[in-house]
Amino acid sequence: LELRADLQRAIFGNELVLHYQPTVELETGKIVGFEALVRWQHPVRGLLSPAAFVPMAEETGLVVQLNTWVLFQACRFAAALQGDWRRPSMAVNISAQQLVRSDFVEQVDRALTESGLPADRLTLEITESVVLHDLEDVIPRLSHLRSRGVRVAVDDFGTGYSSLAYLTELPIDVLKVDKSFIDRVASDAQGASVTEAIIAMSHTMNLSTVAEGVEVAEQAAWLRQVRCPIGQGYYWSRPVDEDGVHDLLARPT
Ligand code: G
Ligand code: G
Ligand code: MN
Ligand code: NA
Repeated sequence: LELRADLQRAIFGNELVLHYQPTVELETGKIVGFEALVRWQHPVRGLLSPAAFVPMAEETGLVVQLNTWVLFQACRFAAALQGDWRRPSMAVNISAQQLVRSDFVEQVDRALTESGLPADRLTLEITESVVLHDLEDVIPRLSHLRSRGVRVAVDDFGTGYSSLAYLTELPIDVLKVDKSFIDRVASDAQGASVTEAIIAMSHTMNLSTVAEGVEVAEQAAWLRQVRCPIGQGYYWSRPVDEDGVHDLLARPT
Protein backbone atom coordinates (compact mmCIF):
# COMPACT_ATOMS: atom_id res chain seq x y z
CA LEU A 1 0.00 0.00 0.00
CA GLU A 2 2.80 2.31 0.89
CA LEU A 3 4.61 1.31 -2.29
CA ARG A 4 1.55 2.13 -4.35
CA ALA A 5 1.41 5.81 -3.37
CA ASP A 6 5.18 5.88 -3.73
CA LEU A 7 5.05 4.55 -7.27
CA GLN A 8 2.66 7.22 -8.43
CA ARG A 9 5.10 9.80 -7.13
CA ALA A 10 8.07 7.96 -8.62
CA ILE A 11 6.59 8.00 -12.12
CA PHE A 12 6.27 11.77 -12.08
CA GLY A 13 9.38 12.37 -10.00
CA ASN A 14 12.83 11.25 -10.93
CA GLU A 15 12.95 7.83 -9.32
CA LEU A 16 12.52 5.51 -12.27
CA VAL A 17 15.57 4.58 -14.28
CA LEU A 18 16.09 2.45 -17.34
CA HIS A 19 18.73 -0.15 -17.79
CA TYR A 20 19.45 -1.57 -21.21
CA GLN A 21 20.47 -5.06 -22.25
CA PRO A 22 22.05 -5.53 -25.68
CA THR A 23 20.81 -7.90 -28.36
CA VAL A 24 23.61 -9.35 -30.43
CA GLU A 25 23.91 -10.78 -33.93
CA LEU A 26 25.08 -14.35 -33.28
CA GLU A 27 27.13 -14.68 -36.45
CA THR A 28 29.26 -11.57 -35.86
CA GLY A 29 28.89 -10.62 -32.20
CA LYS A 30 27.74 -7.18 -33.33
CA ILE A 31 25.26 -5.31 -31.09
CA VAL A 32 22.06 -4.68 -33.04
CA GLY A 33 19.86 -3.23 -30.33
CA PHE A 34 18.89 -2.92 -26.68
CA GLU A 35 15.91 -3.85 -24.52
CA ALA A 36 14.85 -1.19 -22.01
CA LEU A 37 14.24 -2.67 -18.55
CA VAL A 38 12.83 -0.44 -15.84
CA ARG A 39 14.17 -0.11 -12.28
CA TRP A 40 12.96 2.01 -9.39
CA GLN A 41 15.56 3.96 -7.47
CA HIS A 42 13.57 4.05 -4.25
CA PRO A 43 14.74 6.68 -1.74
CA VAL A 44 14.56 4.22 1.17
CA ARG A 45 14.57 0.72 -0.29
CA GLY A 46 17.28 1.22 -2.88
CA LEU A 47 17.23 -0.05 -6.46
CA LEU A 48 14.10 -2.17 -6.97
CA SER A 49 13.73 -4.68 -9.79
CA PRO A 50 10.52 -4.75 -11.84
CA ALA A 51 9.44 -7.94 -10.05
CA ALA A 52 9.04 -5.79 -6.90
CA PHE A 53 6.64 -3.27 -8.42
CA VAL A 54 5.43 -4.13 -11.97
CA PRO A 55 2.80 -6.64 -10.70
CA MET A 56 1.44 -3.97 -8.35
CA ALA A 57 1.50 -1.45 -11.21
CA GLU A 58 -0.50 -3.92 -13.32
CA GLU A 59 -3.10 -4.38 -10.55
CA THR A 60 -3.60 -0.67 -9.97
CA GLY A 61 -3.52 0.41 -13.60
CA LEU A 62 -0.43 2.51 -12.93
CA VAL A 63 1.39 0.33 -15.45
CA VAL A 64 -0.04 2.47 -18.26
CA GLN A 65 1.68 5.60 -16.93
CA LEU A 66 4.77 3.61 -16.02
CA ASN A 67 5.17 2.06 -19.46
CA THR A 68 4.36 5.34 -21.20
CA TRP A 69 7.23 6.94 -19.30
CA VAL A 70 9.46 4.01 -20.31
CA LEU A 71 8.43 4.33 -23.97
CA PHE A 72 9.24 8.05 -24.18
CA GLN A 73 12.46 7.77 -22.21
CA ALA A 74 13.72 4.77 -24.20
CA CYS A 75 12.92 6.47 -27.52
CA ARG A 76 14.82 9.60 -26.47
CA PHE A 77 17.86 7.58 -25.43
CA ALA A 78 17.73 5.44 -28.59
CA ALA A 79 17.45 8.55 -30.78
CA ALA A 80 20.67 9.86 -29.20
CA LEU A 81 22.42 6.58 -30.13
CA GLN A 82 21.59 6.81 -33.83
CA GLY A 83 24.91 8.48 -34.64
CA ASP A 84 26.59 5.15 -33.95
CA TRP A 85 27.30 3.17 -37.13
CA ARG A 86 25.20 0.26 -35.85
CA ARG A 87 22.07 2.42 -35.49
CA PRO A 88 20.90 0.25 -32.57
CA SER A 89 17.20 -0.43 -32.23
CA MET A 90 15.32 -0.13 -28.95
CA ALA A 91 12.83 -2.67 -27.59
CA VAL A 92 10.27 -1.75 -24.92
CA ASN A 93 7.87 -3.99 -23.02
CA ILE A 94 4.20 -3.22 -23.66
CA SER A 95 1.43 -4.39 -21.34
CA ALA A 96 -2.12 -5.46 -22.15
CA GLN A 97 -3.57 -2.40 -20.48
CA GLN A 98 -1.66 -0.15 -22.88
CA LEU A 99 -2.59 -2.11 -25.98
CA VAL A 100 -6.32 -2.03 -25.37
CA ARG A 101 -6.40 1.75 -25.01
CA SER A 102 -7.74 3.65 -28.00
CA ASP A 103 -4.88 6.16 -27.77
CA PHE A 104 -2.11 3.54 -27.93
CA VAL A 105 -1.11 4.21 -31.55
CA GLU A 106 -1.14 7.93 -30.87
CA GLN A 107 1.19 7.49 -27.87
CA VAL A 108 3.70 5.53 -29.92
CA ASP A 109 3.51 8.13 -32.70
CA ARG A 110 4.14 10.90 -30.20
CA ALA A 111 7.11 9.10 -28.68
CA LEU A 112 8.64 8.72 -32.16
CA THR A 113 7.90 12.29 -33.21
CA GLU A 114 9.11 13.92 -30.01
CA SER A 115 12.30 11.87 -29.87
CA GLY A 116 13.06 11.83 -33.59
CA LEU A 117 13.71 8.07 -33.40
CA PRO A 118 13.06 6.46 -36.81
CA ALA A 119 10.08 4.10 -36.53
CA ASP A 120 12.11 1.14 -37.79
CA ARG A 121 14.44 1.47 -34.79
CA LEU A 122 11.62 0.77 -32.30
CA THR A 123 10.42 -2.71 -31.31
CA LEU A 124 7.35 -3.27 -29.17
CA GLU A 125 7.56 -6.45 -27.03
CA ILE A 126 4.24 -8.07 -26.32
CA THR A 127 3.66 -11.33 -24.45
CA GLU A 128 1.54 -14.07 -25.95
CA SER A 129 -1.15 -13.76 -23.29
CA VAL A 130 -1.45 -10.05 -24.03
CA VAL A 131 -1.82 -10.56 -27.74
CA LEU A 132 -4.52 -13.17 -27.27
CA HIS A 133 -6.59 -10.83 -25.12
CA ASP A 134 -8.46 -8.62 -27.56
CA LEU A 135 -7.29 -9.71 -30.97
CA GLU A 136 -10.01 -7.75 -32.71
CA ASP A 137 -8.71 -4.42 -31.40
CA VAL A 138 -5.08 -5.33 -31.15
CA ILE A 139 -4.44 -6.64 -34.68
CA PRO A 140 -5.40 -3.43 -36.52
CA ARG A 141 -3.39 -1.33 -34.06
CA LEU A 142 -0.28 -3.42 -34.48
CA SER A 143 -0.76 -3.54 -38.25
CA HIS A 144 -1.02 0.21 -38.38
CA LEU A 145 2.20 0.69 -36.40
CA ARG A 146 3.99 -1.92 -38.52
CA SER A 147 2.94 -0.14 -41.70
CA ARG A 148 5.01 2.82 -40.45
CA GLY A 149 8.00 0.58 -39.78
CA VAL A 150 7.65 -0.15 -36.06
CA ARG A 151 8.59 -3.76 -35.29
CA VAL A 152 6.53 -6.08 -33.10
CA ALA A 153 8.03 -8.93 -31.05
CA VAL A 154 6.31 -11.73 -29.16
CA ASP A 155 8.12 -11.85 -25.79
CA ASP A 156 8.63 -14.97 -23.65
CA PHE A 157 7.58 -17.09 -26.63
CA GLY A 158 6.72 -20.67 -25.76
CA THR A 159 5.43 -20.01 -22.26
CA GLY A 160 1.87 -19.01 -23.21
CA TYR A 161 -1.14 -21.07 -24.14
CA SER A 162 -1.20 -20.12 -27.76
CA SER A 163 -1.67 -22.51 -30.61
CA LEU A 164 0.88 -22.12 -33.33
CA ALA A 165 -1.96 -21.39 -35.75
CA TYR A 166 -2.65 -17.94 -34.38
CA LEU A 167 0.92 -16.88 -35.06
CA THR A 168 0.21 -16.71 -38.77
CA GLU A 169 -2.58 -14.21 -38.12
CA LEU A 170 -0.58 -11.87 -35.94
CA PRO A 171 1.15 -8.84 -37.43
CA ILE A 172 4.57 -9.58 -35.92
CA ASP A 173 8.23 -9.48 -36.91
CA VAL A 174 10.14 -11.22 -34.14
CA LEU A 175 9.85 -14.20 -31.79
CA LYS A 176 11.77 -13.89 -28.53
CA VAL A 177 12.27 -17.47 -27.40
CA ASP A 178 11.89 -17.74 -23.64
CA LYS A 179 14.93 -18.43 -21.46
CA SER A 180 13.44 -21.72 -20.25
CA PHE A 181 14.05 -23.17 -23.75
CA ILE A 182 17.56 -21.76 -24.02
CA ASP A 183 18.43 -23.25 -20.61
CA ARG A 184 17.96 -26.72 -22.05
CA VAL A 185 19.64 -26.53 -25.45
CA ALA A 186 23.14 -27.53 -24.36
CA SER A 187 22.11 -30.29 -21.95
CA ASP A 188 18.92 -31.94 -23.07
CA ALA A 189 18.33 -33.41 -26.55
CA GLN A 190 14.55 -33.11 -26.38
CA GLY A 191 14.71 -29.50 -25.22
CA ALA A 192 17.17 -28.77 -27.99
CA SER A 193 14.94 -30.26 -30.68
CA VAL A 194 11.94 -28.19 -29.61
CA THR A 195 14.01 -25.01 -29.72
CA GLU A 196 15.44 -25.96 -33.09
CA ALA A 197 11.89 -26.46 -34.39
CA ILE A 198 10.84 -23.01 -33.16
CA ILE A 199 13.81 -21.41 -34.91
CA ALA A 200 13.11 -23.31 -38.14
CA MET A 201 9.46 -22.25 -37.97
CA SER A 202 10.51 -18.61 -37.52
CA HIS A 203 12.60 -18.83 -40.70
CA THR A 204 9.67 -20.30 -42.60
CA MET A 205 7.39 -17.52 -41.39
CA ASN A 206 9.96 -14.82 -42.21
CA LEU A 207 10.25 -13.87 -38.55
CA SER A 208 13.46 -12.97 -36.81
CA THR A 209 14.32 -14.93 -33.66
CA VAL A 210 15.90 -13.67 -30.46
CA ALA A 211 17.18 -16.31 -28.02
CA GLU A 212 16.72 -14.96 -24.49
CA GLY A 213 18.78 -15.69 -21.41
CA VAL A 214 21.92 -16.94 -23.17
CA GLU A 215 24.46 -17.39 -20.39
CA VAL A 216 27.29 -19.56 -21.70
CA ALA A 217 29.39 -20.02 -24.85
CA GLU A 218 27.96 -23.51 -25.52
CA GLN A 219 24.46 -22.07 -25.87
CA ALA A 220 25.67 -19.32 -28.20
CA ALA A 221 27.54 -21.86 -30.35
CA TRP A 222 24.52 -24.16 -30.53
CA LEU A 223 22.25 -21.26 -31.52
CA ARG A 224 24.66 -20.19 -34.25
CA GLN A 225 24.66 -23.72 -35.59
CA VAL A 226 20.86 -23.84 -35.88
CA ARG A 227 20.90 -20.38 -37.52
CA CYS A 228 19.24 -18.40 -34.79
CA PRO A 229 20.04 -14.82 -35.85
CA ILE A 230 20.01 -12.89 -32.54
CA GLY A 231 20.85 -13.53 -28.88
CA GLN A 232 20.38 -11.70 -25.60
CA GLY A 233 21.69 -12.65 -22.17
CA TYR A 234 24.35 -12.44 -19.50
CA TYR A 235 26.82 -14.16 -21.84
CA TRP A 236 27.17 -10.83 -23.68
CA SER A 237 26.02 -8.38 -21.00
CA ARG A 238 23.71 -7.87 -18.08
CA PRO A 239 21.33 -4.90 -18.36
CA VAL A 240 23.48 -1.76 -17.92
CA ASP A 241 22.84 1.94 -17.33
CA GLU A 242 23.28 4.66 -19.98
CA ASP A 243 27.02 4.97 -19.37
CA GLY A 244 27.27 1.20 -19.69
CA VAL A 245 25.57 1.38 -23.10
CA HIS A 246 28.13 3.91 -24.30
CA ASP A 247 30.92 1.66 -22.97
CA LEU A 248 29.49 -1.36 -24.82
CA LEU A 249 29.24 0.58 -28.08
CA ALA A 250 32.78 1.89 -27.67
CA ARG A 251 34.18 -1.66 -27.47
CA PRO A 252 35.65 -3.11 -30.66
CA THR A 253 33.35 -5.85 -32.02
O1 G B 1 15.67 -7.35 -15.72
P1 G B 1 14.53 -7.91 -15.33
O2 G B 1 14.58 -8.18 -13.86
O3 G B 1 14.72 -6.45 -15.54
O4 G B 1 12.99 -7.72 -15.73
C1 G B 1 12.07 -8.51 -15.07
C2 G B 1 10.73 -8.51 -15.74
O5 G B 1 10.14 -7.22 -15.70
C3 G B 1 10.78 -8.93 -17.18
O6 G B 1 9.84 -9.97 -17.34
C4 G B 1 10.37 -7.74 -17.96
O7 G B 1 9.53 -8.11 -19.04
C5 G B 1 9.61 -6.90 -16.96
N1 G B 1 9.85 -5.50 -17.27
C6 G B 1 11.03 -4.89 -17.39
N2 G B 1 10.87 -3.60 -17.75
C7 G B 1 9.54 -3.40 -17.88
C8 G B 1 8.75 -2.29 -18.25
O8 G B 1 9.22 -1.20 -18.56
N3 G B 1 7.40 -2.47 -18.24
C9 G B 1 6.82 -3.66 -17.91
N4 G B 1 5.49 -3.74 -17.93
N5 G B 1 7.54 -4.73 -17.57
C10 G B 1 8.89 -4.61 -17.57
O1 G C 1 11.13 -8.83 -20.86
P1 G C 1 11.68 -10.09 -20.32
O2 G C 1 10.75 -10.92 -19.55
O3 G C 1 12.27 -10.94 -21.41
O4 G C 1 12.91 -9.62 -19.43
C1 G C 1 14.14 -10.18 -19.47
C2 G C 1 14.49 -10.60 -18.07
O5 G C 1 15.48 -11.62 -18.10
C3 G C 1 15.09 -9.48 -17.25
O6 G C 1 14.77 -9.72 -15.92
C4 G C 1 16.57 -9.68 -17.47
O7 G C 1 17.37 -9.06 -16.46
C5 G C 1 16.64 -11.18 -17.40
N1 G C 1 17.79 -11.77 -18.10
C6 G C 1 18.35 -11.33 -19.23
N2 G C 1 19.38 -12.13 -19.61
C7 G C 1 19.47 -13.09 -18.66
C8 G C 1 20.33 -14.21 -18.49
O8 G C 1 21.23 -14.50 -19.28
N3 G C 1 20.12 -14.99 -17.40
C9 G C 1 19.14 -14.73 -16.49
N4 G C 1 19.03 -15.54 -15.44
N5 G C 1 18.29 -13.69 -16.63
C10 G C 1 18.46 -12.88 -17.70
MN1 MN D 1 11.04 -8.30 -22.80
NA1 NA E 1 11.17 -12.32 -22.40
